[in-house]
Amino acid sequence: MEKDLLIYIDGEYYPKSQAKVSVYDHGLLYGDGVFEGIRAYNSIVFKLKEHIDRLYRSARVIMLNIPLTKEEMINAVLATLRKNNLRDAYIRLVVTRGVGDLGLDPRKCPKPTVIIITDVIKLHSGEPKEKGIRAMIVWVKRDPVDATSHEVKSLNYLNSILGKIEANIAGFDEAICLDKNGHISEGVAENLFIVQNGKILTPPTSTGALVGITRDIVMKIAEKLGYKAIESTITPTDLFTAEEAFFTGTAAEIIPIVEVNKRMIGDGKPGSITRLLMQEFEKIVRDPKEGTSIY
Ligand code: PXG
Repeated sequence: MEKDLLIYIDGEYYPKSQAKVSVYDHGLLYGDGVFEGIRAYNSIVFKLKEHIDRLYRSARVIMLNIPLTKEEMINAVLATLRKNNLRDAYIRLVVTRGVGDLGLDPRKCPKPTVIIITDVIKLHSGEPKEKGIRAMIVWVKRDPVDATSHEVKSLNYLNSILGKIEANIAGFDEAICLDKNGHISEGVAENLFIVQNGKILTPPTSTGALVGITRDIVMKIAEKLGYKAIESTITPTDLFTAEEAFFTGTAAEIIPIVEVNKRMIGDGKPGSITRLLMQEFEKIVRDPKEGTSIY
């Protein structure tokens, strides 16, 4: 039987089956809130501080005052992992505007809801990583930076979900979203990179792409390996004709893209630079210096 994990809600722990929020919570009613997806590898929470910083940055943009200091939040995450005796985990941190009335006015929500879910990580089979995945550029445009931009990791994920639905019904593994100008932005929960003339390129956040933590690490690894890693506008043509392409994200880590809208990328196999980055990334996630120890 699956063990009943303990979930943190507003300073209390509840068994998963009883961990619930009010139907008047504006996180549910309006998607009014922010979140983070984090991973722990072998008792080390990878880049925990960076995720917490981003959570508080997202909250600042939507004028949500998180009722815990960053340090208290870090301790709450670690305590929840310890309570559940987890070493390898998927961590979902959610802060909503809290319980209000049926109007959307956030002033009616006196107290934000803080939720920390720590769960066992469901590992994808090795296939996508080894063989790469087939992606599709979808019609759903990434929200622009002046609205519910994915620059902010908010609870508004309908934009991504609609993109995912398109890829699902067309039988592709993943979706790629364009910005309003027709430039490549990102995947639905992953940043995107291409290799062009030996250089590693990723779209700027002005396309509405999230400032991904994995994106940042991959750029640093690339530089360390001697490659140029830069933010650059990427057109669909750039992508179709790239030597290599891959997604990055907390859940995805690094996943090679071998086909886009039925065009083979490179020779249709995960590229050599992609594989090199994957190897280095594997090492970094297990380096105690790159994260925060649970125990
Ligand atoms: N773009 C978007 C829109 C995302 O939501 C990323 C890029 C990658 O960012 P990080 O910082 O993770 O490298 C994300 C991340 C999930 C899940 O369960 C989604 C994310 C992270 C973790 C889990 O689908 N989104």
